[in-house]
Amino acid sequence: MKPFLGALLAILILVLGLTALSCKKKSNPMGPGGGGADLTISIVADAGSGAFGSGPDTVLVGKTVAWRNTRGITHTSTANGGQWNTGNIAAGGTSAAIQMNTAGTFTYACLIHPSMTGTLVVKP
Ligand SMILES: [Cu+2]
Repeated sequence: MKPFLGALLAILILVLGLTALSCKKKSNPMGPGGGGADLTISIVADAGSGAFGSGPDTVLVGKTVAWRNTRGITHTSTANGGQWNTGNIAAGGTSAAIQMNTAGTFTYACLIHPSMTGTLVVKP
């Protein structure tokens, strides 16, 4: 009986350990600190043309961009031409990385505060 209980305990510890490991791998890519985007643009103001940093920012086609909200209220990054929309980025949060597949110069704004504007240049 005792060896059986010992084996059972060992299996239980193993399962718990594996569960802890697999949980670590699922760390939220949208959490603070960024999801490993090629370019992370900081939202630094709640209004105006400098809201998304000093810009315009530049990336190559195929690269990914995320927006990090350093402000105290929720913002979005939404392309005026509909190319992307991060959805709401909470205070202190970072959006998902968005792949830029089309070259061009894109103006964008915050859906909640339309006076917040930025420009992203995607180079071929
Ligand atoms: Cu906003």
